[in-house]
Amino acid sequence: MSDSMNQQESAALRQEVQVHYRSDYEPFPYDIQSVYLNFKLNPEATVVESVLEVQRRAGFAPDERLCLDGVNLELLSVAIDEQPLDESQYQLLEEGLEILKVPDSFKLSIQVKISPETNTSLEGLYLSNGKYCTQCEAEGFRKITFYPDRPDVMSKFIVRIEADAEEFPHMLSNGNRIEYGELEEGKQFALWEDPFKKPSYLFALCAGDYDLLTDNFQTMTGREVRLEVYVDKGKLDQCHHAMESLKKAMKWDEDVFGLEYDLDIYMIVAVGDFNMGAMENKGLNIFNTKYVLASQDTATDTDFIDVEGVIGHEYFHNWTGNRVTCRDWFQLSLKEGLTVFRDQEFTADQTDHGVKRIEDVKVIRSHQFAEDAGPMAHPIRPDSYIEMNNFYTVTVYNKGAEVIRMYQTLLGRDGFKRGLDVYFERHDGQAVTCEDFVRAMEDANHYDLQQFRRWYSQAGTPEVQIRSFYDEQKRRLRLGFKQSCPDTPGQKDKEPFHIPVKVGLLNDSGQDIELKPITVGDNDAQVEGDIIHLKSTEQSVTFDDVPPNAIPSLLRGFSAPVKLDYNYSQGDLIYLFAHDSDSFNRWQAGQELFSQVIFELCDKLEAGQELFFSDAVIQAVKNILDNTTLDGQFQSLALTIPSINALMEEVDSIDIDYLIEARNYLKHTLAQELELDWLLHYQTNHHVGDFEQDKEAISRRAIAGTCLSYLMALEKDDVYQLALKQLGSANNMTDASTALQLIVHSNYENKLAVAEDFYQKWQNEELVVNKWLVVMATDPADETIDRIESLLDHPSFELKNPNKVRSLISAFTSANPSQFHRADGRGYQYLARQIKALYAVNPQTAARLTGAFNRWRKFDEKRQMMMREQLEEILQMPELSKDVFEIASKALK
Ligand code: B3K
Ligand code: ZN
Repeated sequence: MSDSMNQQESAALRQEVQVHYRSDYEPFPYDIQSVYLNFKLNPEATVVESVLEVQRRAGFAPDERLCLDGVNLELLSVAIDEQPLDESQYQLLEEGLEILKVPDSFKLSIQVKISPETNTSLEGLYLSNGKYCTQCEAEGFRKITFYPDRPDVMSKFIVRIEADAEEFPHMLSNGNRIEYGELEEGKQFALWEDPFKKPSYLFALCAGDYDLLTDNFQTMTGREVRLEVYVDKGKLDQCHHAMESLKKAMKWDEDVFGLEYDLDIYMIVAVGDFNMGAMENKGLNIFNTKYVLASQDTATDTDFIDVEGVIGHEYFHNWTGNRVTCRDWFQLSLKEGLTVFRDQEFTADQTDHGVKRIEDVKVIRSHQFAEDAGPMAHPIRPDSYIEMNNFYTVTVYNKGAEVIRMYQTLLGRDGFKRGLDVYFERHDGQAVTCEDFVRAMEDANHYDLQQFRRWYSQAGTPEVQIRSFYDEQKRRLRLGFKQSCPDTPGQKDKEPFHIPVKVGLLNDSGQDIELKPITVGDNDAQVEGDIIHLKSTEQSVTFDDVPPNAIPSLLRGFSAPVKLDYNYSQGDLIYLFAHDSDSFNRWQAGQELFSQVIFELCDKLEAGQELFFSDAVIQAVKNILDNTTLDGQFQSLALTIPSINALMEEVDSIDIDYLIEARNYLKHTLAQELELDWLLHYQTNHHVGDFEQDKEAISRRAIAGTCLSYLMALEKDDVYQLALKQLGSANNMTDASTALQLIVHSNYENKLAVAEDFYQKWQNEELVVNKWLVVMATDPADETIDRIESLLDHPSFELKNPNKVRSLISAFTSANPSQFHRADGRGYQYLARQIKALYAVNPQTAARLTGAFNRWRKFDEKRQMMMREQLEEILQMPELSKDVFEIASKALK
């Protein structure tokens, strides 16, 4: 009985769910010329008063209604030109307010009551650690007041905030503070004015008692900008790096793109409860503490780089996102793909281009390719959504950035810059579309991007098959290309893409030879320098004057987000691993070599044969390790075996047990065969003494960590002692967390005591405790499932806090394949229980968790069944949030 009730309920829910389509876009009939907001802050009953100056847009009929968005609002009053409306003049909808008759031009005054204290969705106005903050993108402003909550309605905001002076000495909003004063009963107010028109999603408010770091930046035209970083009390010593990063980002955007900051003040507020990394609200960025706080003791080298990158990202949005924003949310990649590209270039300039490129491609390979191949596959400009928050994806962000990078490849740096200049000239102050961006690039360069546009409309990862044919007599090498793209949900039979493939040819002394393309037939692809332009399904390119045994280096720098299929022999890969002048492809050759070996080992496991692989692989690894001309970070990346997630994307169906066993065997064998080498390089690179954070020191820590990781695979007591010593004597978090992870993930008998000591030592540093949770959750041991069960009740865990959820639960599902995919299904049950506990509390975070089931079809039948069962149960939950519903229902389709 109750089962069938549930089914009916969820069927009803299914019918109610509204799907939004890109093709349904219609402009809003009114202009909002100005907005005045007045907040009387109170945890359980904040009163928000709004006054909008509204004008009907030309071309819209006078009988047009005024529809405003609003969610979880208690309406107190509504008036037009000071005349209160009665209930016959408006209609309260489930998610909005409809005013039935309005004049052409009028003042609309609304009062609502909201409850920040009970707002656990972390969207709208909420409390984090006793302080107020907001998150409005994508559709959170409607949880603050009734408003046309869509990015193409841009307006000037004036914001007044009123609260208790002692408890909330700092009261912040966008723009400049124009007034401040004390009120009766120990209250105070602040008045803020943002001179730039903006959509509601860029609105922000913060109030609380913070520690504050201030600085100044002089812009390229000599204007002084005041910089402020607000953090929780006691964290001031951890925000200097963020401040330095901000200044670097401001300078970089001036130097590289000629873009200057436009307000007199730039504020960053760090909060501990945040659904994502950070938010680019105009003049008042709100950040997850993870991307602000960093000190030698508490943050790793990677954390420092990530903080700099995210500070840069949000700052760069001021032009790509805020000054020029999106017409509708389907255009999200317009700002996100472009801004990710900009932050990638920024980080590359601050660190190392080759290393950064590898890191970025790793994300594409293991996460974006998985999304493209799964039930949520969508183009970088999606055509429909149920819940917009589900479309802040690696596809929109990172594949979007790859598409932007391809413009730069096609048009050159100068051409790309020219295109951006035209884009800003045309669209500053507007809300525009991806099509507007393409047109700016086209017009600025007189370049036809008609076919290139398919990257915006077609989902899925294109596959490029390449075969080579060598004519010894003519000394010619012909490369034959075939491109295809798999079907994705709702999209079949894709048209060919314009794919730039960057290539090189290596001779037998490891040198690049000059490329001499010649014309032989109609099927020839166009070649420009070292770029081959693939445009149709089958094409070829012929190079003249090619010596025998030349080896092609294909898709250098990952010049397009595609999967490559070329029959490299192990010998070819070893050769490229040793010699390729393109550092990305050099790394790539090593990764492909490792994965070839692993899949061969999988075959042996399946056939019940003895495991072995060629000594040449061991030698290739040793050569990289011994090559002192290589950068340590590059070496570390090159010597790291592909993750299980990346390997999974290379095959259609997975035997997860064999895959893990084969990967472990490879690692263990390399550890054993090169034991002395790992030890030697560990000892030369592991540094005890004063802490440095220059490139050399970072490189040393990276390669030392990799060496120690191989050594630990030997499960020897003297290696355990080495790791324990590193942990005990570390004066920085990079060395400490590497050692902690290696110990906890080993079979060292006292590992739990070591973990406990670490926790005791750092229990008051939330971000370090989160690292500890990750280490605990990703231990491949069988007992982990019991441990993470009890960690749910540990003082360090809090289901309401997304950083905690990501550390304990997402880390488990994404980085502990052997335990998440346990044969007994307990990993899946654990995840499903957390989703059920979370969907009503924080729908966005719950939906992210649900995505861990997306690849269920790749597994064996039994695991498929177990995952499907969990998804079905989730779909039966009463009042399931539409966020989770969208992910779970699409996964089962
Ligand atoms: N624009 C925000 C992301 C908002 C996510 C809303 N679910 C951060 C960023 O990309 O910079
Ligand atoms: Zn962004």
